[in-house]
Amino acid sequence: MNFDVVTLFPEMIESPFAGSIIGKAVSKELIHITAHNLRNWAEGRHLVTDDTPYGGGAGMVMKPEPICRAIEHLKQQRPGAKVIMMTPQGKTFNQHAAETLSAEAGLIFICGRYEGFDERIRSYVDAEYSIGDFVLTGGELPAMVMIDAIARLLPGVLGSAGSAEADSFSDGLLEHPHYTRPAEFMGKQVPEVLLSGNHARIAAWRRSQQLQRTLQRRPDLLDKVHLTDEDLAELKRLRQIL
Ligand code: 9D3
Repeated sequence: MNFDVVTLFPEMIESPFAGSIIGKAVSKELIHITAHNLRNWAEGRHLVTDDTPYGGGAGMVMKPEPICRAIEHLKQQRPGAKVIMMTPQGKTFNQHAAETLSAEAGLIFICGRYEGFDERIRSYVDAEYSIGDFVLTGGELPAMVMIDAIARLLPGVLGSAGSAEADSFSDGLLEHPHYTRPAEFMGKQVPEVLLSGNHARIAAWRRSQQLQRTLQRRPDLLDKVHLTDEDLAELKRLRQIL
């Protein structure tokens, strides 16, 4: 899958993945991540990509022409790719969006700086995404976040351990606690059940811990997740004791 990133700071792209699992997927050519300098499509001696806002006010606005030319060029180079604009006004990116976007032939990310994009560029993009309600200085890190979340879902990118882990996220609950050796650390014991070798007991304990954690930390998730009759009975018990 091709990930193309249009940005005024191409040096920000790719290096965050060096050495990581995503970096290895790049080496194996399972994915391609290419940064494109927006100035390649700017005009004039100063290759200007921004301008002052009509109507006045502080800050600068990204001019539409360079972005539009970048989109037309890259769409021709990558047939079938979807164009994604990174903006604070976009839909909030989540795991469901990552799964949907991982089925695309390619993705072209448009990253902005300054106050925002000229409104007329919106008709040239397929979707707009934010990564959450906090203010960053540009769309580059959000694009990298999306590439990381999407690329790890592609065949061959993660090992077998990773695919199993993907399943556990998609059940919609928070994870149960994890322990490794030593069996005692600073006076804290590993829960006895995990040393019991009783796989049915371990599975029931882990499921209960998932429900407890989700109830305490992210009760909002419980409205969306599919729960069995056993889960509902356990939740009722947990609500009484917690
Ligand atoms: C003063 C009004 N600001 C909107 C909250 C303007 C503004 C702030 C920051 C416009 C652009 C930006 C830069 N951020 C992004 O481009 C961005 C972003 C983000 O800041 N948070 C979460 N997701 C994203 S996606 C792109």
